[in-house]
Amino acid sequence: MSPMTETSRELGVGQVGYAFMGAAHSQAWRTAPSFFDLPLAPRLRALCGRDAAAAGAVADRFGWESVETDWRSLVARDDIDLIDICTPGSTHVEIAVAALRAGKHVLCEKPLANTVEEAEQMADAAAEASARGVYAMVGFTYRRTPALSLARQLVTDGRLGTIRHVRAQYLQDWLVDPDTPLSWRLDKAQAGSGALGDIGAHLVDAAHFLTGSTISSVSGVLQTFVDTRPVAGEHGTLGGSGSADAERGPVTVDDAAAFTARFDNGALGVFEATRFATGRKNAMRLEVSGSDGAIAFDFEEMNLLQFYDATEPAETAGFRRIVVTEPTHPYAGAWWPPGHGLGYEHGFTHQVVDLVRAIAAGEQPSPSFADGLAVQRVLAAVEASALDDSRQHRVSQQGEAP
Ligand code: SOE
Repeated sequence: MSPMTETSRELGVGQVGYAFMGAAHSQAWRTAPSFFDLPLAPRLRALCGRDAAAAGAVADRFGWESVETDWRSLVARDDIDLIDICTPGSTHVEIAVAALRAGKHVLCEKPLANTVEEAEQMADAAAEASARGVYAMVGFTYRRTPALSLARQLVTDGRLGTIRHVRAQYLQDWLVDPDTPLSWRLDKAQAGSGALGDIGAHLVDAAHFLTGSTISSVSGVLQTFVDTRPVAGEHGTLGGSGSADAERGPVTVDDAAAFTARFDNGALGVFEATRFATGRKNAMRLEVSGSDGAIAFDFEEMNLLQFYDATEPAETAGFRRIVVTEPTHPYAGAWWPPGHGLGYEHGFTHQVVDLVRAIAAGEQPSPSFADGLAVQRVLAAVEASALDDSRQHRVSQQGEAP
């Protein structure tokens, strides 16, 4: 791709996918220039989807200039500088590698891929492309929640001291109903894994981001509670109960994952990711305990960060509730006055802002595909651990030797 010239201050975007993530990314491309000063103006050139009518309806809603039905057409277009991948994990490696080789920047939804091998191919292609001034980012948006960005600052400023623990849960309950229909997220061939890769990946990335350390070993279990579900309707939508006598198909991924982790810096982690936490809708919770302090975060109260300063006198020490909406807080100053709050979509807008700024500056955006590969390695280690029955020690029963 030719270096950005003063005249070409636009960034032509082509997006593959128009469902939930497609909508979240589309709103981010449209909203970012309205609230942040960007060195390049995103131009919503084309939305790509195999169903031209469905993609066209979403394109009209978000102001995409054209519709394509084959991602290869996006990659071939000279008016497109960046490919945004919002499709199931099984499609990521082919699209990302082709786009990078064609000189297009890439933003790819998480998890990076469905296997370590695919993630390695993507990371290698991204490393080669960066030498040509072509950059890639993986879409772990929770890092860009102001509260978690503030938490990272507290850690890097030493306010927590030596990190000892990461306590991480991602709790959803959209599959508790056994008649919720099948979707691509429940098919290993498309999704790679279930709760582990879909929402557990967020926990692993957030833990790496907050601690600045990498998970080096894990021991885990995976569980599928409901192993067949009604076959979804024509458009395979999530949610709502399929009729009880509908044809049922196999669930080929985990419904829940739990694992312990050791970090390079000596910290200990406990992780849980499940779609069966009845009553919890999108409770991504992180607590980091250090020698001098601690932070606690729950995405269901995403504008708040709990902070404990262990250096305070015992008489006044306690977790305090920081409302992370001050102009001096990460990203918050671009939006509303203090206390008005942000939502789920803002992490996607912040992602676009940081990506566009990095591209214009000729710098590697974060998280990189190498960061995404590091997450993929952890996911694969948890799967390997879960498959190794020798890792599970049966509790002795009455009369049995322990
Ligand atoms: C799962 O339901 C999901 O949509 C994830 O795929 C997203 O990454 C997360 O942001 C919200 O929950």
